[in-house]
Amino acid sequence: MSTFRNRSIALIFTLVMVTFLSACQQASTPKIAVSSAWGRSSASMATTGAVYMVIENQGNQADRLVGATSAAAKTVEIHETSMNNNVMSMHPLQNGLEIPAGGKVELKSGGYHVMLVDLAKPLETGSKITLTLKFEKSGEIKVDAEVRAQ
Ligand SMILES: [Cu+2]
Repeated sequence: MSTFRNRSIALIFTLVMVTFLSACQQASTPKIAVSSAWGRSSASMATTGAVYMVIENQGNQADRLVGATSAAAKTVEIHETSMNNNVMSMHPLQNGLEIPAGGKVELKSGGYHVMLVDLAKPLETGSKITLTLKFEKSGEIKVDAEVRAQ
């Protein structure tokens, strides 16, 4: 009798664990989709360039763009543009850029952007650059950006 009872308890315990684990797996995950990526063509002497895109999070947990790399530049930073006393300046986001659950963030001229620092060569209209975006939870996502004048 006690063996039967122990088995029952073990079975119930297993069922509870399985239910719990499958609930965890479906729980909160971000789901990142990047679209409309493009880079602004630069003058022949330029050493930096900007890339814009729309980052959408179709999941139910927030994620964060924490960095990026590209063969097109030595360093890639996530920048924010701000106005101080009518002077436009930009600076790297130290803690990355949050992409809220179920929301989207547009990287655009005068706002957030991906900054290419120390370009391998100037960004020519019609060429393509590949970025590897790094997200805190979703990991690495590769994005192709077409270079345009605007
Ligand atoms: Cu910048």
